[in-house]
Amino acid sequence: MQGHFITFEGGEGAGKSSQILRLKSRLEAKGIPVVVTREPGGSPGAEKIRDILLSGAARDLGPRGEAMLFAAARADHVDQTIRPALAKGSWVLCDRFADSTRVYQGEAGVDDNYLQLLETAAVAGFWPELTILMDVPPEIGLKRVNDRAKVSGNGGPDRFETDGLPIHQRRRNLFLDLARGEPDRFVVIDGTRDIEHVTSDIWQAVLEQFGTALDAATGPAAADEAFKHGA
Ligand code: T5A
Repeated sequence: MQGHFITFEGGEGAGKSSQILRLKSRLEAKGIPVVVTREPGGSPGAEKIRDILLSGAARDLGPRGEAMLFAAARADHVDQTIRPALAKGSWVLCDRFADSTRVYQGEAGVDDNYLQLLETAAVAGFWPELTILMDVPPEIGLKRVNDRAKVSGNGGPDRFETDGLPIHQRRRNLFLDLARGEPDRFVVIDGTRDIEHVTSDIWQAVLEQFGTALDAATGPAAADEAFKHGA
């Protein structure tokens, strides 16, 4: 049985990673195998490219060169991790995917034709069935990221977090434009709500998209009851 592919998108600190883990728990409580992965990264080769990109070591290549590295990482990630997991029947929850390149590298000035060529080379029409766009004003997302860094003491901001507020605002608008252009694939979630509310909104979106597949997993009532009791 083929699994399902869901991506999470949004700006820095929008809450993607937190919500992916919550959705994973909920799906696993229904007996569904889940693979959590991320971009850039998600396969041994792509994780090496992630280090290069997020450290800023590739900045000298310019936005086109960075876009090429994101595409190379994505091609490997799809081949090595995502397609095999789906073929085994796992649901794949991916923190960022090709929409992030459209937004981040598009905002940086890489033209649409070039991005389209890279996208075709990297994913060849392979797209998620559902994309959850976590929408948060960048001031809020960046504050969350800064607060987290202070608490954890783990390093400073990465290559893309250091960009100025107007850039983050343009990225937010570009994500919302993508969502408006593909309403069947995207669901926009208000990421400013408290974590429990956001989790609930995402679950509703998943139920709407995959209700039949979820019912087939273990039966809706029993599994939801098991989740409430922490199973
Ligand atoms: N990039 C990526 C490109 O330029 N092009 C591409 O093609 C791709 C794929 C990746 C960077 O690369 C760029 C985009 C990125 O800049 P990353 O480290 O993976 O870098 O960064 P992010 O994906 O932005 O991950 P973050 O961890 O910064 O953000 P998340 O995952 O959205 O947020 P999360 O869940 O870690 O939460 C952040 C903090 O907020 C709290 C959490 O507890 C945490 O402390 N939080 C909330 N607080 C209050 N209310 C809520 N509802 C909250 N939800 C979470």
